[in-house]
Amino acid sequence: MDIDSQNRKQFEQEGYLVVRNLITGSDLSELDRMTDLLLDGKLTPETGYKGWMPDHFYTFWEPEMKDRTDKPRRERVRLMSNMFHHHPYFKAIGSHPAIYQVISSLFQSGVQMFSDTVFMKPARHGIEAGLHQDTSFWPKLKPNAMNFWLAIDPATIENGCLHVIPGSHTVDLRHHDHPIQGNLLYEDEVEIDKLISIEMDPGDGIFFNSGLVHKSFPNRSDHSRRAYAAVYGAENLRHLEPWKLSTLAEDTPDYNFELIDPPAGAR
Ligand SMILES: O=C(O)CCC(=O)C(=O)O
Repeated sequence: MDIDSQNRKQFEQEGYLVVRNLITGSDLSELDRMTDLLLDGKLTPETGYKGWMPDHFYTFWEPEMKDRTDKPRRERVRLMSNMFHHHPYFKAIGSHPAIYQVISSLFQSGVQMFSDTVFMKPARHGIEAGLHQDTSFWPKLKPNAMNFWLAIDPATIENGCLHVIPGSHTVDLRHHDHPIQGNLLYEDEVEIDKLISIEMDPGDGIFFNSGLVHKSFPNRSDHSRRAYAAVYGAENLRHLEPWKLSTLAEDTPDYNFELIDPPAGAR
């Protein structure tokens, strides 16, 4: 999609931009297939990163589901992350031309990638992701990083689609520690009645400033809700504070932003 000044204005003022039908056809079916293989534990890392490699990427489990091996693996997973350093498919999807084009137009620069995540919300027992700003997970950057979130299944109010507070991206708000999620916003920091739902069809994507307050509710439906997400930075991104991550375990390598190759003809 060509980004025009109206789209850029919306992104700057509201902190997000929804692009319908961003990934389509065989690219979407391949993402669907690879996501299931990943969730089922059937993909293993193919490339090392700074001398280190997790067995099955990073897997975070739904509460009390890790050892419930009577259930299929994919129904026990909450999220899996940091695949793109370790697997060529995830490197390729993260730098898909349709995604790259929107991000480079919004940043008006080349693009760096920091992380990728498959967010699973299993039918009936997928729990909520509470209100947060992703900027709370890493030290200050200028400009702010950009989040991308793509529906692989229909994302509805019933199955826990993303909710955002438009315009909430300009101020860093106070968070507290949370045992499952890491960081959670104090609710009195925000005007909760301004929260809106972003329902999506498979292949629709949302790009949002990492400071945008967002959440997703539990899955109350009979269908699981899968999403592919990634975090990007502008080519000229500056770290205003020493880089230290709070999301991953101590023994992990120092993940950081890395320039990705522009697709042919993109620049
Ligand atoms: O997919 C979800 O349920 C949560 C997504 C989220 O919190 C994020 O993209 O930062």
